[in-house]
Amino acid sequence: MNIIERFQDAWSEALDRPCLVSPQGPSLTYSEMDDLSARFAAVLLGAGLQPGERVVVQVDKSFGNVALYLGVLRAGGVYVPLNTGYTTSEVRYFIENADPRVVVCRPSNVDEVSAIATDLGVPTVEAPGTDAATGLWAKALAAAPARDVVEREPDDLAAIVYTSGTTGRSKGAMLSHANLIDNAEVLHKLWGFNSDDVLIHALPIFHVHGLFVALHTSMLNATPMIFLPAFDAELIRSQLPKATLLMGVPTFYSRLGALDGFGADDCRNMRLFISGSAPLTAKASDDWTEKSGHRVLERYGMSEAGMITSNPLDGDRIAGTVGFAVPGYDIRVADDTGKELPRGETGVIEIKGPSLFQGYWRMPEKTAEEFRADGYFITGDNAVMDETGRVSIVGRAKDLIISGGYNIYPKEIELVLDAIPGVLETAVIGAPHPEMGEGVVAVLVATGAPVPDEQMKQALEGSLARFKHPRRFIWLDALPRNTMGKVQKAELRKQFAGAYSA
Ligand code: MLC
Ligand code: AMP
Repeated sequence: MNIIERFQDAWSEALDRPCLVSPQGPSLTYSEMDDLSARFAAVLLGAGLQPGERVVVQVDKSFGNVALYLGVLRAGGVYVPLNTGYTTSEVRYFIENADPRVVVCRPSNVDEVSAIATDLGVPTVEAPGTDAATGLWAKALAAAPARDVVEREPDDLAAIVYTSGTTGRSKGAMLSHANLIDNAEVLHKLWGFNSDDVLIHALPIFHVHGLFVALHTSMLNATPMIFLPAFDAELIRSQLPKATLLMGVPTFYSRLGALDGFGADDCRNMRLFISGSAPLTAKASDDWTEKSGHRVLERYGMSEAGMITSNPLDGDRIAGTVGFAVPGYDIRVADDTGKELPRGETGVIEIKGPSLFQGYWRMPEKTAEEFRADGYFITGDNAVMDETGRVSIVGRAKDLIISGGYNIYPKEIELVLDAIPGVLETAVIGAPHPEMGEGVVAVLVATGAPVPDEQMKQALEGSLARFKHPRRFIWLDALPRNTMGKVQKAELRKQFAGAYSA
């Protein structure tokens, strides 16, 4: 089944309900969303999109771009979202790797992206237009809606979500219609969506948290979403009394809680605050409870798998834990051979279930490396499971920094830093950051005199999205290495743990 048909079933009794609501007033009903997505589907089909072909999309958050997402799926295409922070040189890699039929970019990038597309032989580039009279939106509004939903089999791909790899090259996690439907249905039930719910949607729509978890669970319930273009603590506070649900990364909660006079009264109509994508410390969770009067429900997931564990809606939500396997997922904490460890011991969490992805796009060897022979996927997250099955994430086996909910792979940054004249070698690490959880720190060795910070920053411009840029540069005479010659990052993390402390 195409997931669009699943949504249409859910909307059939609620077509007049608002789907997306702007705090300034305008809204789009579920019926209008269905119609608009059919118009985008018509434009894509008119561009020759065949079932299973990719549509790479790097666009801002808007009502129209949600309809575009649904339109791609409706037309049988595979949606490939890109972080709006990616630079043109990063985008080139994704376009080349995804091999799309259509690329949709922001109007401001259309010349650069068109040049890449021509170079790589991509037939169509579209941009939303600077107003409703131009560009892709205008085409969609003028098109006759493609009402028929293109049929898809459960294992057919719906989306490819890029996640960076330890080698520095991003891998596209392939997600099928069945993967997305299963996780949406499970979470919708687990978190008790009901007909009075209203969600505040303040996450980006290019990662699984904002795109799948928030949109899909709400859409399965025809829940109205107060749709904010980006995170803005004061704006969220002003919308809280109209809402019952908020999904966010830990930074959302620390910033909201820090607002002057913020408290339980702001949250009086709220039913549930959900946190994920990055660790929420027990202290941050307790601080939020004290301020808001609500216990955050923390859950754990990843692009390859959707949501894997969740604290319970009813029952103890224990700070510092991510709860239990969601229905359908089998999870184990294993040693480095895949053997399950006794409860209470730390190992890597391995998972198997119906939302688990179909492998990495055109990278069978990488896919094989991350699966056990018995079908379990190796997440790379270190965890402990207690006797009751409750999981705590205690670190990462993979070399990954999570800053404000964005994943940053050190290797990718090290490759760029290593190429800067005057840099001999580098090690990129994460250090505790008061707002973002972790911040990126570059530890470097110079060929001669250290390169001034300003020069380092300039050299990074254009190569890496700004959220990946190190904001601290630390120069050493040599990197600490073990007897095998491997850089001891744990040592560096300990030594420079204070890099971002006030
Ligand atoms: C923005 N900046 C960041 C950053 N976000 N730097 C490091 N880490 C981040 N997360 C930088 C920008 O490059 C810019 O730098 C400056 O901060 C201001 O930009 P901004 O856009 O005004 O940022 P801000 O509003 O402060 O954004 C912070 C944030 C945002 C936390 C609200 O990053 C956010 O919405 N994060 C959510 C990420 C997310 O959805 N993750 C889900 C992944 S899915 P300069 O130098 O240009 O000024 C996943 C699976 C799962 O993990 O389990 O859900
Ligand atoms: P992504 O690849 O962007 O989907 O990010 C997935 C990664 O985010 C996971 O492998 C974890 O490392 C991390 N993550 C997600 N949720 C949590 C959580 N609640 N606590 C700790 N880490 C998390």
